[in-house]
Amino acid sequence: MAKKLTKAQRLGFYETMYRMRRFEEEVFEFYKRGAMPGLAHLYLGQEAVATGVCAALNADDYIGSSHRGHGHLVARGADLGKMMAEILGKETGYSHGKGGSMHIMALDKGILGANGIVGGEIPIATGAAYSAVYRGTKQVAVSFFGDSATNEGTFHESINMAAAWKLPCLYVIENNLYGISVDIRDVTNTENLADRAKGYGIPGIVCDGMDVEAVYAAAEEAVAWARRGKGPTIIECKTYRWQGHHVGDPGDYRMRRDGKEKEKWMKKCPVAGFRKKLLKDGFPESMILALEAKADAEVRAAAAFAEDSPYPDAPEAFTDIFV
Ligand SMILES: Cc1ncc(C[n+]2csc(CCOP(=O)(O)OP(=O)(O)O)c2C)c(N)n1
Ligand SMILES: [Mg+2]
Repeated sequence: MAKKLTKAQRLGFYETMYRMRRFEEEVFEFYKRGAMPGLAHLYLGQEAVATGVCAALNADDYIGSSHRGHGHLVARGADLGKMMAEILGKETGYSHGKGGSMHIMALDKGILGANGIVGGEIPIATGAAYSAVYRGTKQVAVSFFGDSATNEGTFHESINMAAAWKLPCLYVIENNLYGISVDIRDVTNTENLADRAKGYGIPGIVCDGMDVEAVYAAAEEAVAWARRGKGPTIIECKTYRWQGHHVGDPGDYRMRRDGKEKEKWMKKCPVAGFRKKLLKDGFPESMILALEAKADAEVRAAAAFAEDSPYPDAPEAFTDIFV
């Protein structure tokens, strides 16, 4: 049974989601101005997932993240300036500009790295969960990945092993319906992806990924299960991405099935919806406005820091590498 959330926790959820939203909007602006090298896979629309899951974790828990990873770092309280600098390829970034958006990481926050290889983070988080058992700590690991990754071999191999060894791992499927332009409903024959949990003999939870409190409740249950030594859980969060696959993709394929699909999902906006809920529950709007102003200022400062930072010098290309 989920514990009742405190006012501070609920405000914290909103603050984190709002900060994530503003951060991604700013990344998109950099892209449109041609100030960002390469592409980025924005987390817009999926804010409730990372926020709800990470709120159920301890500071020393681990996270394996996908190519759509900015939200996971924000949820863990990563430094927005270092994140933005990394995305712009600057010396002051988390990996001195060598990782960029798709390999963004924050080891100090337990983020073992974002991955360009679909499903690559699933065995990494599984290994982190194994290391926690081996060292006798009570840490858990979370792997965030998309619907498409559930059709990768790494998904099956990792979860099968984690189930057999009762590893403390959460497998969080961010089901936004698409893997680039491929509709998951066209390539998978189960209604819920979390139904696959039955095949591994572990719990599978399906939750509304647009509702931060529902995500938190699911994560809290799975984390408690994992810390009691009971093993992994699959959590499927039904969500949607506002943009195409990346900043350069208009995402028109989403009109194929239902011309109003995007519109319908945007009505379930996790940020606006939760704001409304807080107001209805008596939180003063002035409090929410103050928190939004603070996050706006933080994101502006992060953008300025990143823009004003230098690019790395050429020798930087030869540091922190294996060969
Ligand atoms: C192993 C592998 N196969 C294919 C790709 C190309 N690719 C990049 S992202 C992506 C789709 C991922 O979709 P999903 O897992 O649902 O995550 P989402 O982008 O929706 O967050 C694909 C096929 C890749 N990067 N790695
Ligand atoms: Mg997807």
